[in-house]
Amino acid sequence: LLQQGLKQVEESVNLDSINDVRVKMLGKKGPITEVLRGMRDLSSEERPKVGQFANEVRDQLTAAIDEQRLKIESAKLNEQLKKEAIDVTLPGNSVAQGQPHVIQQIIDQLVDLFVGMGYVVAEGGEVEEDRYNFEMLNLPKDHPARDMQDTFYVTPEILMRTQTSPMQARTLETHDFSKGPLKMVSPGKVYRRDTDDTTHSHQFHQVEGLVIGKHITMADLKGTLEIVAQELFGDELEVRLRPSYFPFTEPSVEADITCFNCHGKGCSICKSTGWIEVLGAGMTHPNVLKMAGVDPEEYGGFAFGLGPDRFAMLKYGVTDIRDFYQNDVRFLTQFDQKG
Ligand code: FA5
Repeated sequence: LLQQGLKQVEESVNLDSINDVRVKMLGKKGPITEVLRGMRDLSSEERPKVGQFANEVRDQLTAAIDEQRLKIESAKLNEQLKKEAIDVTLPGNSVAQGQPHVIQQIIDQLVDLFVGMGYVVAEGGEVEEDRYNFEMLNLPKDHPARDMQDTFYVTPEILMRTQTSPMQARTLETHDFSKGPLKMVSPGKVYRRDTDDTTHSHQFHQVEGLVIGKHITMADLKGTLEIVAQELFGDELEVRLRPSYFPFTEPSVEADITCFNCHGKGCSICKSTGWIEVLGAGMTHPNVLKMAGVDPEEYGGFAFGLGPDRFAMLKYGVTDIRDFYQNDVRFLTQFDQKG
């Protein structure tokens, strides 16, 4: 019986058949249970011998069944592992990733530069009050210089900001000068009713800067603008400051950079001047300080507003500002920072 059982165990190749053998040999209706049940008919001398023998056969068969089951289970697991094996050396499918827009890259680079020089970043809203966009910047309602920036009005008092300069008035109003000078930089989108052409867009970007404290001079402004030009262009392009006019600065300047296209010779992009205007700046007008509640006798400083769109054109030789806003992926992926 034992030999027969062991043979059947050995021949079992899957979990079902090994289970059948177990039921057949060791189950309630199996031969071993039958022998044990028939013991009551045996004499008292035979009973222990038969009992011991039946138990030994049962134990051996149970052990053999367990062993065989383990063997079958591990063979099954090995087969499954082999089937599901992953070749980690196979190259993966690359996923197309986005990237910051080229103008955002320039803005990030500039903001990082200023943060490194101790400026705080203050972002304002694109829908602004006339009061902050113009009046508090020394531009009352009837001021002729309002024509310099043709404006999209939402209501007579609310407009799409034409410049990031309102952030000058807003930060001046809230800054606590007992804690030290104000050094802020404010990047963002601005809007003007400009006719779109190669260097003008009706929606573009500016990065505003404002430094107000004690003993700040025009030399500080010039040094700061030179650091900006150096950061973006190294020594490749020349910077020139030109006297200019803004109602909120006195004196005022505009900075031009050598035209990247004709290198100062004159072409259609720079309108034959050889230079491209990239920013406006100047020493903060006392009226702007007064209107924000800051004493111009005690405090003074400089402000600038630069155009990252134009910087991006200069840096990458882009001849039409409108290309930045067409969202043509073939154009935009040229400026992929990841290379
Ligand atoms: C201003 O907007 C002033 N708020 C700048 C300023 C700030 C002066 C602080 C003094 C103190 P302006 O209109 O020149 O100035 O514009 C500043 C820069 O924005 C320009 O030098 C140019 O780089 C950019 N810019 C102006 N108009 C456009 C346009 N339509 N498209 C693209 N860039 C423009």
